[in-house]
Amino acid sequence: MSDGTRLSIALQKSGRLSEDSLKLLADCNIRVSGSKGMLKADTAHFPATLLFLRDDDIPQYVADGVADIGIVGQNVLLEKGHAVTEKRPLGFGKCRLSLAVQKHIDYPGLAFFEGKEIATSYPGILGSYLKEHGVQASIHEISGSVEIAPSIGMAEGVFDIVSSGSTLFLNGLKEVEVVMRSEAVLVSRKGLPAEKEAILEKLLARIDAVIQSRQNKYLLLNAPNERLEEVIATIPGVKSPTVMPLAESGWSAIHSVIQEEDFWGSIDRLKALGVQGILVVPIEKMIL
Ligand code: PRT
Ligand code: ZN
Repeated sequence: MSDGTRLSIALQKSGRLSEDSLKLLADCNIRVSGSKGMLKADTAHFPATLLFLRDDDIPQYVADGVADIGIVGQNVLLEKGHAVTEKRPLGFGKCRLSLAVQKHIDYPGLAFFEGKEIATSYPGILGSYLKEHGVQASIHEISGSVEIAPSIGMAEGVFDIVSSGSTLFLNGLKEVEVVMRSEAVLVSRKGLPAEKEAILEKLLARIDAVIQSRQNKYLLLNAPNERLEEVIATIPGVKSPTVMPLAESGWSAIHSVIQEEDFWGSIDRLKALGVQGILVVPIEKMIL
């Protein structure tokens, strides 16, 4: 790597992805020194420069090579349609893009929207979806506060981001079709020079370790020896669990790693097998 080569990383300046993006980089030991409000900052201990932008601009900046990589929602990426490479889903900024109508409507299915107006900030994604399903509706593009459109008579439906659903509810709307699910992703420009590709590979290895550790927990428990095989089959861990005899005969201590996803299901199975003293500990980093 030649001196001075830095990977430029486009992040949302201020919004829903900002804190989680910076936290992910910080967990990778990539931090900016400097004050808030900067638009560009070099990172200490890692050859990168952070660029702080509006999320809508990130796909284009990366596609044009102004930034080498970026963190952005899949919804924005798909809407903008720029040619970038999706490298990793990042597990935060999760939401869905949905069609919604007024609560009192007896919704008959997608045919409801035939000949109607739909308000949205995502005309591209909505247009493709309607076309794919053979529905002719007119799309009313607005840049914000989409949810008020039906109550002011601007449209019969809305197409917008939903996460808890409370914004729809507060505006007298109900979700009727989930069109896509989205989360933040790391994207890279095409044709990254080899020196930068090498920096990106290092970053991705760190990100993978951080994401793995977030998705897994370290588990310690005591199991009766006669149920050992079933316990091990329930929590196989990374390679296989550590099994150590307890001072009390007939019992063993087991250490393993368990995935967040099937955590409660596994705990229920373990309890049914008679295990005791379950301890669950967060994992700082996980390198496989
Ligand atoms: O200023 P800039 O252009 O950078 O930011 P922005 O205002 O365009 O985007 P921002 O910060 O609101 O969102 C950035 C990204 O976060 C989005 O592109 C999504 O990928 C993701 N994300 C995750 C969300 C939400 N959850 C979300 N709930 N983006 C927006 N919302 C809004 C939604 O528009 C609606 O108004 O929150 C409301 C719905 O939330 P619930 O919980 O009431 O359903
Ligand atoms: Zn935006």
